[in-house]
Amino acid sequence: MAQNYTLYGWHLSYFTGKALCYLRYKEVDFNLNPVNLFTLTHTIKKKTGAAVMPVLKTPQGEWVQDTSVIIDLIESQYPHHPVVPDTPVQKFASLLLEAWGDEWWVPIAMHTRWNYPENYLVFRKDAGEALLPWAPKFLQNKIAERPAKMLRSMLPHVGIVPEQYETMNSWTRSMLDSLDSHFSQHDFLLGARPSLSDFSLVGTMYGHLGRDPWPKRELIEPRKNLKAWLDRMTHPAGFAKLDLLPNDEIPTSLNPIFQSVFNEFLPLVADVGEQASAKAKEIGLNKRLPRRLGNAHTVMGGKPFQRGALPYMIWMVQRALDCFETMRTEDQVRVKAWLKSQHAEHILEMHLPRVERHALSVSVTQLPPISTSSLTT
Ligand SMILES: N[C@@H](CCC(=O)N[C@@H](CS)C(=O)NCC(=O)O)C(=O)O
Repeated sequence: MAQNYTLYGWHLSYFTGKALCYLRYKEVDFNLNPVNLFTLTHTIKKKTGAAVMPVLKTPQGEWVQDTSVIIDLIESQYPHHPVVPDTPVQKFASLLLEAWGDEWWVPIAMHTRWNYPENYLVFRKDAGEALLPWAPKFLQNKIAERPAKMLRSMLPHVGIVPEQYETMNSWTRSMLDSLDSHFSQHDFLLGARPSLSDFSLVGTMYGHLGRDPWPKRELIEPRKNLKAWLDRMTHPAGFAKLDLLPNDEIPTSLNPIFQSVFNEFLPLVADVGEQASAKAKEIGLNKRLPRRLGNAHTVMGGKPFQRGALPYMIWMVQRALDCFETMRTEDQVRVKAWLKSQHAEHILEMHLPRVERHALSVSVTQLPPISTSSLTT
């Protein structure tokens, strides 16, 4: 068993939920350190290049930032009960779902937190106590306003504008219904034990939808199967010895989820890719792009949806596409057959620029052969 890891993060935080549930699943010996103001804005920023959470400090003193990198590291050191499936279709699908769970759901998680004022009491208490643990309550309340102000100011850039509220609300209810229906048949997304895809989706559900009072009451608790999945994900180690679905199967109950991946999320990333390529042509290769470019467009539940273009998203999708590229030919044939059954073979032709990650942003290392993509809406 691994010894003495420290996960710096808050229960409130989207990506801390992902890392926390994952480390519990692997039964890594770790402490959750509710990161304070100094560590977040000074130490973590110095060690990783951004004031961000979560960050994992290893027993060797390394500071590892980004949940995908954290998971890759722990998987390489502790390969028992892997979270990345070892069959090609489930493996590729779980990487796509990781990108979708990490990136597509952020506007939903922020909308259901910041547009319902009753949630703020929980945020203020948790953030205040974490940032200034030894300070009196009034100072804790005051300091909590700092991240709250920063996060509220980000809302329009994430697509949270009044014209899009109804689109997000109806998409969320419909997607949560689909997930509830899936979890009435399967304990996890790909079978009887969790995979990478579950740890990504739990990011949205653990700290935000399942913990903020408004969405917990209105969205999660009425959906008993989804709620039961969230309870399993919160303490997942007991499921580690069980199996994913046999024969590399992707259950048909996930079809609505993959329709969102293929028809909503990936067209958004294709648009981000075009903007990143254009920016790289302007500033040159291997230069760090701004964290956000212009607005990227797609659809959500059949309605137009736009939000700020984050070049980081390209890196997440690149991980999935790289996984396909490095597969044996016979495995690629199986992935292509599955994509064809989803009318999504074209995603393998996404002409994304090649990127390298720098904390929360990326630099373009290579432009795509053709910079227009058939995926953009
Ligand atoms: N993709 C990263 C993202 C981490 C992230 O965005 N964390 C949020 C909190 S959940 C944060 O610290 N954001 C600070 C910021 O955006 O400046 C991961 O997988 O760890």
